Amino acid sequence: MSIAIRKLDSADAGFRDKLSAVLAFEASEDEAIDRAAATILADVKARGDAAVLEYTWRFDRLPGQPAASLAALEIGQEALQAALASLPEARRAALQTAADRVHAYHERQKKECGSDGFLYTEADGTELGQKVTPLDRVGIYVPGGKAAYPSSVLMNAIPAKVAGVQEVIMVVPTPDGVHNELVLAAAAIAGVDRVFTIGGAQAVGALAYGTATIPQVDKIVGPGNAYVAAAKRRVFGIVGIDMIAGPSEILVICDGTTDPDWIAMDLFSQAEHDELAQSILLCPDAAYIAKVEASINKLLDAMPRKEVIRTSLTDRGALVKVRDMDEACEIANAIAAEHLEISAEEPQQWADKIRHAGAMFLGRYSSESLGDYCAGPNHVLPTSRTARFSSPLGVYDFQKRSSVIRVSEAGAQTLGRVAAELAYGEGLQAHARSAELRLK
Ligand code: HSO
Ligand code: ZN
Repeated sequence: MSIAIRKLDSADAGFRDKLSAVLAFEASEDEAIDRAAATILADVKARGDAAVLEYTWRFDRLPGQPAASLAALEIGQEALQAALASLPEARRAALQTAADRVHAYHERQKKECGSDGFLYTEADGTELGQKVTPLDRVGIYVPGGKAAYPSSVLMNAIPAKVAGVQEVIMVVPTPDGVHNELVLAAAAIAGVDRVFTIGGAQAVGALAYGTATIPQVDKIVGPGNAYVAAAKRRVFGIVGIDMIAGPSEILVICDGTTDPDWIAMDLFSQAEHDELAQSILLCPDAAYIAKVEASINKLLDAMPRKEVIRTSLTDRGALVKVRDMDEACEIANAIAAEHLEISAEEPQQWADKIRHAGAMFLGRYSSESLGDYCAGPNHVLPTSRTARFSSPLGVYDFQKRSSVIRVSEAGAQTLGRVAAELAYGEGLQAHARSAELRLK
């Protein structure tokens, strides 16, 4: 059965409206889910370990009565190392290579992104600057179900460790009590400090408020289901959060010179994540688009996740004929995709025109899948057009900045007069006097 993927042409009347309809996606903020998350959070806040234990037994379908203590759900370092040792050698080596590359990239990022802060001295000896420090303790949420990705453990934990976070605490539910060995192995390689097999809103609550067993963290990162997303929204402010990730997206700009099978498979690679994932091709060559469509139909049947891919491509995918590569870049900026592949002979000239994209993959050998696992840059990226204003997860998400102000005696004379004047203007006498007392 051939697949009914939408075809658009930028020359057609109403093209922009049609494109907007394809892009339209609103994360369903289900009120019932939000209320359920709120109830669980309140319960965890009030009753701590006992509440977490009860919800874990109920929602993760663990056998028997809840354990006497939450400590029973901690997986120690030895068990993590055992999970790593249990992997087939090739899998272990690949995980290690990926971790090493992600580590190297984020070390570089730390160095280049102003992690040392700055300090400068004014003529009168006043010093002003910025000090950068890591967060003390971070929680990483790892989903337990179909989206349990060991690669995401690396992508979340490694930048935290590189930033200098002292304690990284991972939570991962074990539905029906089944552990995911590859996830545990990734935690071992990434240097995660503590792992608890809990999940859902109850795990978010435990990390946000702290319980007798689970230490309170400063920030919670990592994707989760709708309950986890609702809980993260609710605890934001008590702790930091990373972002609320939407479905995966890939936008491919192709000049028609790449093997169409490669492009078809690149579109599949994000479509297979879930039915709501979005895969779009922009290309100026109609004959080439027809070839990609033929490749899609030829290759789909052999895909184990073909039903997910089919639904994703049918409901949210599109093959778009554009006027030229310039117009493709302009549309790509409007879409602000999570992943943008520029599969072209001379990709740089087009990359120079891109302003909004979570990650850019340049040239026909840069498949997006390499970025998902092992190129080095982070695969936690802004989705749902948020690349207009936000960035990939990085070392900087695990750092914060403090302003540094050291005013000299001479500086206090000039600044004191300015501050006092403004403080009187605001009717704040103590502010003014505090500055004036230091005047000679
Ligand atoms: N493409 C996903 C990340 C991932 N892919 C994990 C495979 N495993 C983020 O959009
Ligand atoms: Zn992926």
